[in-house]
Amino acid sequence: MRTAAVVGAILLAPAAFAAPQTLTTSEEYLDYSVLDTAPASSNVLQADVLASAAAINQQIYQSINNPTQWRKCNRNNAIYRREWAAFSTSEKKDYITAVQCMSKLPSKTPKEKCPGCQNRYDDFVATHINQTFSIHNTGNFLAWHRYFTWAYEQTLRKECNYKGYQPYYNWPRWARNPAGSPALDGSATSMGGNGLGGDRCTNQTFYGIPTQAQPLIEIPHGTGGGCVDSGPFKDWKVNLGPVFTDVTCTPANPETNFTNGLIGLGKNTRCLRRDISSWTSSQWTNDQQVTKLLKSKDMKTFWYDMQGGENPFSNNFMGVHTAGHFTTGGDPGSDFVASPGDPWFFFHHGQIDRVWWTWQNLDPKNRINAIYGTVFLADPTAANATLNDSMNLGYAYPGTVTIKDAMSTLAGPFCYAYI
Ligand SMILES: [Cu+2]
Repeated sequence: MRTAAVVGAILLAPAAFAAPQTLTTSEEYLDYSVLDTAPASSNVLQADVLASAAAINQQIYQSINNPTQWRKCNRNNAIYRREWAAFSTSEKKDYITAVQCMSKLPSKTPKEKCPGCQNRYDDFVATHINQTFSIHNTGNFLAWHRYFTWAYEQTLRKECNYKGYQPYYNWPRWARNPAGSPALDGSATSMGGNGLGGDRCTNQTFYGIPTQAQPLIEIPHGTGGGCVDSGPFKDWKVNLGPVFTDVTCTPANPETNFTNGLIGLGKNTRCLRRDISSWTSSQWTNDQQVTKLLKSKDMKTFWYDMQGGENPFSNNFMGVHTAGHFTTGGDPGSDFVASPGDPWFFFHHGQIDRVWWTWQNLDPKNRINAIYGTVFLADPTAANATLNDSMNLGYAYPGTVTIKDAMSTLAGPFCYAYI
């Protein structure tokens, strides 16, 4: 009961969001199993209650087990990433301005490495396309995407004078009506709205998961499908891809060669398309689904639940990762290789990182370095990823980190947590 009261107090008073002034020296963590019963009348999401418990446990773990690091990065100087809906109007406008700034800065990728890269934003898309097969495997997907999202946040701050931090989109809060969320409602303080309805691909009645040719799940098209025509990103240009899309009317990329490393990196400038799908979000990103994911007993279970099951997408199960992408769908949102071309990507992956962070820190002693899987996409015979493997972001961001560096958000290059 005491635990529930502590978490309740934190939810009610965000200013008090922190571990006690003097952290205990006994290694006593919040037992999240006692948090099972949410008040029936409450609109507090169970997944958010678990995230609050994780925040406290992370600080207890870090202060006791990593005291040297805790002196450098602790509850007084860590930054807290917040949900877009919690941003003020001016904070939202600052973020939007910074993203648009990035799309106007020159690309740092040499032309011969990315003929289609038109701007600094494209450097991030190109890196994601370029490394696709080694970053979407079971072993380092989460660590790499944590590093990628952080580097994007750093670039907004360093190169576009952004003073805030990367927002996330809290799927379950908007699962029934994503188009009504402040992130996607098409207002001046959104990341753009739905695509136009009249302009969807002809003859395409559904989007096939995992592929259009052999669908296990058929997502019916929503009311959009065409170019985004509302909000600050209505003139956004998508320059790279497609590589792996289920939107049949997307024009082909001029670079199609798998072996020269340029696939998808030719210039293919087009509008940003979306087809917002409450059909998808309401089934697979609701509070029940996210809570089930957060209660996974080990890393293997967590991984497969996030990605649609051990036989992905069979049993009519999409998993939060694909479901988050298909909440907006469209082009390049539905193309898992080129999807960072829609700035929505970083909202969705902020939340992917947040649920991983939550799962890790519900039981930090056993999970902070939990790793599972291999280093190559869909290849179970490839070597297992190890904590010592290094990761880089190509021309998007300088330097390298190891997977170990990316396991804790209060260590390695990072110093952040989530509210
Ligand atoms: Cu990715």
